[in-house]
Amino acid sequence: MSSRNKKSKKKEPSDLTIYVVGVGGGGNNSIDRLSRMGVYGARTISVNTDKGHLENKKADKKMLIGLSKNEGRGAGGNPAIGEECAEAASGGFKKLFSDADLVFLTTGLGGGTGTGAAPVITRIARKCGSMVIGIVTLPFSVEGTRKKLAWRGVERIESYANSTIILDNDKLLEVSPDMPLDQGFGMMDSVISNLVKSVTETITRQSLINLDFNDLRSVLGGGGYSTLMVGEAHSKDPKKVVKNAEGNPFLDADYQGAKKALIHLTGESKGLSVKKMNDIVGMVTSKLDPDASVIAGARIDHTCKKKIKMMAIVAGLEKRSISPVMEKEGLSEVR
Ligand SMILES: Nc1nc2c(ncn2[C@@H]2O[C@H](COP(=O)(O)OP(=O)(O)OP(=O)(O)O)[C@@H](O)[C@H]2O)c(=O)[nH]1
Ligand SMILES: [Mg+2]
Repeated sequence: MSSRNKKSKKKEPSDLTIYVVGVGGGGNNSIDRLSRMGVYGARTISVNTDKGHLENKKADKKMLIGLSKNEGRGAGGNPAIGEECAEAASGGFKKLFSDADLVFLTTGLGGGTGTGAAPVITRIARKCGSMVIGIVTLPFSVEGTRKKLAWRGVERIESYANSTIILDNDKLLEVSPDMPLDQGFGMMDSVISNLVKSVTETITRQSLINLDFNDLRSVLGGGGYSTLMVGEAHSKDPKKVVKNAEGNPFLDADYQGAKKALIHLTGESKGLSVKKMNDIVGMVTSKLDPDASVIAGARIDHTCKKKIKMMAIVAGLEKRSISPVMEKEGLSEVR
């Protein structure tokens, strides 16, 4: 790894340079939501080939790419165009990431810009010495052939990123089958922004139990696929927090093979006792590989109103644990 990554090991949390980058329409919508919520200690960046969409979204910095190729009209569902536009803007990305320690890169896979440009941007950020965590959504099956394209994007991003967190839109429909698409996208935007905010602020702000950058690196630094479990329940019932999270997975994967996890809890100070935290962490850990290494962080949030909220990044999933899904999507045909 580069000297910058070694250097960041010694940095104070407040000195870390963290970027949250959204690529393409879906990615920009997630960034818009996160920018409106506010995230302490990180800068939000929106990247798109679509000028009109980009102009209407909130972000600390906006980067229109490929203007000379497509006149700001988007990549029209073609990842090759998205890729070309990102390559043409590589100088801008190198400059942007020259001081980066940690980059969250989020995109809705299946269209042209996100699927084509996100792998290029991931590669450049890594080359600049930053840790990169990809957070990608797979399209709803009703979106047709986009799902195959998306899986190809996942593989390309995974080949460069430190970790790739996969969230499958279809899993939302299993929980709420009649959910309209736009509501589903909105829910994913909210999941993504909460994930980035929780992880970033547990590093950059004083928390009940802090995570530091090295904790993050030890769970998410080693490459591979990850996914998320999110659940909440009344603070009297920690078991239900885990049960609800188990009933709310974001990917069909074999969690028992997961080698690592990062568990983040939020609750009111009265409701979040050490015992409850231990119980929750123990319950999640028991679902993973017996040798899994698990790191937990916790933050007090008085707006939680008697609830405990859990977010667990289940990491180090082996490819074979998600490969039945890949096969179902016909990925082997398109390689
Ligand atoms: N989370 C989220 N996902 C979205 C949203 N809109 C679309 N998506 C998903 O993202 C995928 C890609 O769509 P876009 O982001 O619009 O595509 P793009 O990357 O901008 O690509 P082009 O428009 O072809 O240049 C879609 O197939 C959806 O599954 C959104 O508002 N939020
Ligand atoms: Mg678009």
